[in-house]
Amino acid sequence: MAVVSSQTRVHSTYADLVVDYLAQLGIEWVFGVPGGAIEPLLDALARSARADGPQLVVARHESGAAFMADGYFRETGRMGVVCTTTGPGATNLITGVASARADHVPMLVITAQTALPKFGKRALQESSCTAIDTVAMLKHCTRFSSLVSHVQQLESKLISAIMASHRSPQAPVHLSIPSDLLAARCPPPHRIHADLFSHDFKVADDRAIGVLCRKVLKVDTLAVFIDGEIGPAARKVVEFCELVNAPFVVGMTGKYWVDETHPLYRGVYGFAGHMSARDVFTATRVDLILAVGSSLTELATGGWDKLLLNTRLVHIDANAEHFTRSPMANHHVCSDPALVFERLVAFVKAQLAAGKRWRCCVDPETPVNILGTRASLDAPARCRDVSPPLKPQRLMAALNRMLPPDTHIYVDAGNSWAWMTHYFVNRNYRGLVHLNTGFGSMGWAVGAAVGAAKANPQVLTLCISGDGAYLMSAQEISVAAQHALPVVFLVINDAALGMVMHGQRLARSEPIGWELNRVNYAQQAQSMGVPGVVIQTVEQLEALDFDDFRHMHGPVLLDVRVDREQVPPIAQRVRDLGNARKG
Ligand SMILES: Cc1ncc(C[n+]2csc(CCOP(=O)(O)OP(=O)(O)O)c2C)c(N)n1
Repeated sequence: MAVVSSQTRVHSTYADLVVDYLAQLGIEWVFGVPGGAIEPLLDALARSARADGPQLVVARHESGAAFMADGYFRETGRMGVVCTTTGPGATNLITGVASARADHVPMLVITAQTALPKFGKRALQESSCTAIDTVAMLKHCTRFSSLVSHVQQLESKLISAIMASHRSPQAPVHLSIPSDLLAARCPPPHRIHADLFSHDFKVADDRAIGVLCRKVLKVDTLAVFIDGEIGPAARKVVEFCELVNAPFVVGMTGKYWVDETHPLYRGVYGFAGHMSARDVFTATRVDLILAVGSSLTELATGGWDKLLLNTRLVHIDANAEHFTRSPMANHHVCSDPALVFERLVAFVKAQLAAGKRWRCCVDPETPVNILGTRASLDAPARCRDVSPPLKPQRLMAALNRMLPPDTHIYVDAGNSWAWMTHYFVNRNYRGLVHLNTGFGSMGWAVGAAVGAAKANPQVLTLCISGDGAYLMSAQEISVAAQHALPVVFLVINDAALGMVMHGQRLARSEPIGWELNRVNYAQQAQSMGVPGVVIQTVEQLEALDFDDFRHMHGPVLLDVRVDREQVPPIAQRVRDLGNARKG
């Protein structure tokens, strides 16, 4: 365990102490918006910047700052840090923090609190427990939310918060620090064991893995469901699938960790998924289903569909809380999936050597589709359609070909989720495509892409948003311009809240509230110093060179006008919503 000394830095205030902890955790950027009460922390960040320590990135809105901190974590694996002033600074933050909570993103949220002597006196922006109580508000979307009411609490509460944030499943934590405490003079801090905060404890339950091996041995056919929390262990899972002839399907985030052109791949299960993925569990008889890397959310499981969640299921996950969604399973393995599949692979190899064989429960001769996978597509012909207006399916097919495989992609809530999930084919298997499927807040991708690009400006970052989602965070592209970040903001412009429009049509409800006015987002971007281009045809789209964008010093915005009449693959989601309402 590395022991890091913090004694080299000169500490003057408790705000410097907080920044020193961030430095020891390797955090380079803190996202936030200034304000009177948070000034002592900004002073410390200014001193830190001069000493090559953590620095401030100013967002245009506090929710944007939290989305940036979220993107920073996704890019670096290090906790996101966001700081705001008291009152409206803290309330503006809430959606971004809630989003981090729902998506298991570790984040340290520091809000300034009214100075202690002013509590209860109706100070400007007062946020104490007798006013607009920001500690209470943030309690409901963080794992730990606490007021520091004395300087001597600060260090221990900071340590408690950081450790709570890293505990599985990771989560945001909040400290509300009165401005007078931040500015108070502070003695030098102790040495800290920085690794302790973020140590990833890996556990393997030998007994449960042994039971799993015996179950695998007993059956003739297997199928595997892989979701987004699997990470790089997906490779071992696919190796297992190859050995036992098991088809695998994925959740809408799991797909970014596997090779979708693999012969055993049968598509996405759940939201915007492929019928071929459902067929694995319906048309054929599978003896045993393994679900791995999944908290079995509503979207991943198509509304907790019994096709997947039944007595043939074995749920493998490092986090026992996730088993609350799989009580019907015949077995649970609470262990790190990488360790489980290492052992399964070794076990299966030994059994193969002894003559055991498993049968494949899908047709191995299934032909590949137009995108090169064995997933069944809705409206495959649209992927080739060059007729105007531009079809979203055609846009996805073009992105499949045109994007450098190592593009880091952030996708906003709306039909962008559906188009990407159904038609985009991942080429890198490194989880470089991010969606906030836990909370689904429109506008998240814009901020997250900026935070990610700030963390890693060496790569090309692509943000895909519908026009409605983009309008919720459009101001944040000026941060990308200010910091010269290579981000392509691709706005899928259908002059509509398209998911709402199609959802209402598919559900046969009243058509209401979906129409947006036609906005020229390219011009809007230009007004913020960002080059903007309107794309209306396939020719204009295919003339783009994303490699060029990779080398530019700053963002660009593509205002892509699409055919809003194209029906996104969301029919099952609409059915789920309708069923839930009927109860
Ligand atoms: C902050 C927030 N408000 C409302 C919603 C509900 N919602 C989900 S998708 C959607 C429409 C998205 O429209 P747009 O961004 O234009 O994308 P499109 O579906 O047209 O591609 C709405 C209103 C949400 N997810 N988040």
